[in-house]
Amino acid sequence: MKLYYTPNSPYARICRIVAAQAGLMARLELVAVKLRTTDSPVIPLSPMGRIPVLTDGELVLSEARHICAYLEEKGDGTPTVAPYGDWQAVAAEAETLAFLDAVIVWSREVRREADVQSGFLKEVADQQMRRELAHLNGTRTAPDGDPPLTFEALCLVAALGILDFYDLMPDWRETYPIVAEWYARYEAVPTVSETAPSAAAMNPLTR
Ligand SMILES: N[C@@H](CCC(=O)N[C@@H](CS)C(=O)NCC(=O)O)C(=O)O
Repeated sequence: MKLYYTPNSPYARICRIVAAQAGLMARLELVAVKLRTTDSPVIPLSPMGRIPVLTDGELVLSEARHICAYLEEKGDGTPTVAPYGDWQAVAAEAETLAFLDAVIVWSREVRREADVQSGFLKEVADQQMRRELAHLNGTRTAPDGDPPLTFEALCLVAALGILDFYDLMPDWRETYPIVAEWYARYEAVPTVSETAPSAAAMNPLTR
């Protein structure tokens, strides 16, 4: 199996964490790629040129959630994605994935040249993030023991990683302390800390 990724992609990060936790790293080749280049090795596999992409024989699988479900099946079977039927779990997963998607939209905006950034879009994004963080702060509790590395939790972990990396909301830990406490438990997990976005691994999305 091969996983095409960029080092700072939060979607790929979730897949890398799930693969490692499922004990699959010996069977998984990680292929780092650049985005938005016509010679990207991902384009012949998937015309959109997006990552993460997982290949296994003839199979070319995109979308982090699908990849995690596949890795779960191939690995040690530790539950990762919410099964259809457990609709509360599916709903919770949809919410943290939406949060991650929104954080990514925001992070892309602030990486554009300052004079073309939309103040309106950033304001809307900030309000959206704060609504979700306030909701999470009122409903989460820090896990006892080893935190569960579900897709639902990892979407939130990956989103908060991006929030920190681009310093999008400097006050979030003080303003949403229960979320901060919850996140600290995850930051202590080796596969989470080892995959955190870093400037050294920077692979600019805009060129
Ligand atoms: N919904 C997709 C999102 C994947 C995604 O947005 N990947 C970004 C990198 S973080 C990408 O490949 N973007 C291509 C581009 O910007 O050209 C998933 O869950 O995997």
